[in-house]
Amino acid sequence: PGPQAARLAQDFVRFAVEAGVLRFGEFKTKAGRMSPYFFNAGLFDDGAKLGQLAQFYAQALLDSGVQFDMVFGPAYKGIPLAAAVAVELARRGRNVPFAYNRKEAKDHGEGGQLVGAPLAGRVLIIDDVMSAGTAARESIALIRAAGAEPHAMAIALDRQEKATEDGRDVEHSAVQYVRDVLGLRVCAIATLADLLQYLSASGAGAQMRAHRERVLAYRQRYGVEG
Ligand code: OMP
Repeated sequence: PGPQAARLAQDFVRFAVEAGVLRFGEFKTKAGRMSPYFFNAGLFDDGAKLGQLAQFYAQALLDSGVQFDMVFGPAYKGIPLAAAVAVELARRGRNVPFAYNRKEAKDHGEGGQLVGAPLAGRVLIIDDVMSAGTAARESIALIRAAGAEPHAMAIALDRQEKATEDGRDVEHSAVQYVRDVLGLRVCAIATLADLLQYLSASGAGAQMRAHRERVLAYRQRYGVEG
């Protein structure tokens, strides 16, 4: 990452910690790991925070140069994220179509599982965190089934940890899988490496340094190379 992306990542980690979205303690992840940190995007829970979050996504996307023709928000958590990012992109002069899916198909009214613009061209999926990559695979299948191209994925945080397959740890992360095997461009506002950088920055107090020790131990056990 260039200096611009690195600065944006540090600003983002600070914002997430101050908003209480990124917390330290003991948390169980979806994969059943005991993690010393957790990023809960549902806690960007007012208009101002959601607006700021969207600015971070938009900036990271524009800096990365990733191409896309429309944005897609996977249900549920990706929907407000993708909506907010679409609004922010339009505000910056990049108005693109927006769509999302329902978890359950409706059998009346407009019907179907997809809402919004028809899926077409290079689709950018917007989600919160990638750990094992389950959610990513579902979105990719859905976009392909609609005849469009799952082209890129924007996430707030790449935890850079081993994915699991059939309950076992594998050597690559979900982001690496999506990038190297599925061939999508992945744009993360921040990564575990950025979080560690934040925790070791000179301004961080003793408490942050204690968190850093635990996050380092976690990375030792479950982490992958960037
Ligand atoms: P995958 O769909 O397996 O990649 O896991 C991503 C999901 O894990 C997120 O959508 C959350 O439900 C959850 N999660 C977080 O939101 N934040 C974290 O820091 C860690 C996780 C997690 O459980 O791994």
